[in-house]
Amino acid sequence: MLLETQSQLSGEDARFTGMVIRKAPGIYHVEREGELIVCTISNRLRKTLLYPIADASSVPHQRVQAVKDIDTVDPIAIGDRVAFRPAEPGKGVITEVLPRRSRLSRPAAGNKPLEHVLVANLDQVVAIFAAARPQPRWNLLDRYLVSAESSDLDTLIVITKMDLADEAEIESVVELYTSLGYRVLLTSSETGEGIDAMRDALSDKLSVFVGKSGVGKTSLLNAVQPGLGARVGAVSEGKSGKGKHTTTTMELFKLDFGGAVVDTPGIRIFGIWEVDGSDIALYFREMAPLVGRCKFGVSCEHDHEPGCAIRAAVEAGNIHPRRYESYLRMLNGELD
Ligand SMILES: Nc1nc2c(ncn2[C@@H]2O[C@H](COP(=O)(O)OP(=O)(O)OP(=O)(O)O)[C@@H](O)[C@H]2O)c(=O)[nH]1
Ligand SMILES: [Mg+2]
Ligand SMILES: [Zn+2]
Repeated sequence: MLLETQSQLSGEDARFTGMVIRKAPGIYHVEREGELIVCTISNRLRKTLLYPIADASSVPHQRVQAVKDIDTVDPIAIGDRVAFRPAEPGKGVITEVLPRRSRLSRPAAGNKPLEHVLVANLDQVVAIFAAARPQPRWNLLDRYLVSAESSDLDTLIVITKMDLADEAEIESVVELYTSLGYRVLLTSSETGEGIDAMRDALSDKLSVFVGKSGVGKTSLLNAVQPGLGARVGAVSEGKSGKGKHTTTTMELFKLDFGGAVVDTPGIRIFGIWEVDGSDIALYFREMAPLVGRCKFGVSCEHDHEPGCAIRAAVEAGNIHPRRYESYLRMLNGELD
């Protein structure tokens, strides 16, 4: 199936490919050489369900199993490269989804184990936290990092609203995550701090911004490229200083200096795929090398078991207690 469609693409059809930058139920905005084409899906694509990820390395359950599932799991994601058949001017019909290089996904809502791909072909996840307003919860950062590691995605950590920062707290956070090999950028859309570095980090890549509502994702995007016109909202007052979801749909914005950013609504947008028990530790960079070295081997959950190499490393000061706490929270299925 896939081979046949690929060979079709190598002929005349190859000229009509583009990237999905925005979508509404059943409607896809495809960008091709600066032009926007409003597309629907071909019936054939709908019927065969075409899920382009049947590679051996993929987790089981990732294939859409019935046509009706298209209602819960859209087979086309933002960032997908698609082939389309032109219809009337400015319109088209998508006939194929080209193989994906990478994907950011979450389990679909409902009781079936289906994968919902949120963004396809991305180069990096940009995990965004505000230094204050809303108050950062670093356990959530660890959850993002584990999700990204489990999908083999690179993560850039960005701390916004540095103009409101408690310097000492942020310094310790930067120290911890850079020691683990992550890149951390400190920014302020108010003062312009870190905006040039942010441009460099986004240049020529497809990035997706994730972070809670109100942390300043859209403001950062507008600071990086003034005039982009993405909507920014006020953080509602109140004791939590929680944001109110100004950005409500995902959209891909092209950057003048090369690259693109998918701005997302501030929700917990991605989950961990079937990572259970001792597997979680594999996605904590400092714990991974110790997995299998515990008295109970790979069956150790690194909780209360005797002879646990990971707990010993926490006690010896080689693993940060807060990272270990994040591990335990994930192990116990607690939400952040
Ligand atoms: N002091 C300060 N305020 C900022 C900064 N960046 C953004 N804000 C404010 O924070 C609020 C939320 O900003 P947004 O950019 O809409 O946040 P968001 O993360 O896109 O939120 P959602 O779209 O709801 O997910 C706005 O009132 C911004 O003016 C900053 O660097 N410093
Ligand atoms: Mg926003
Ligand atoms: Zn252990």
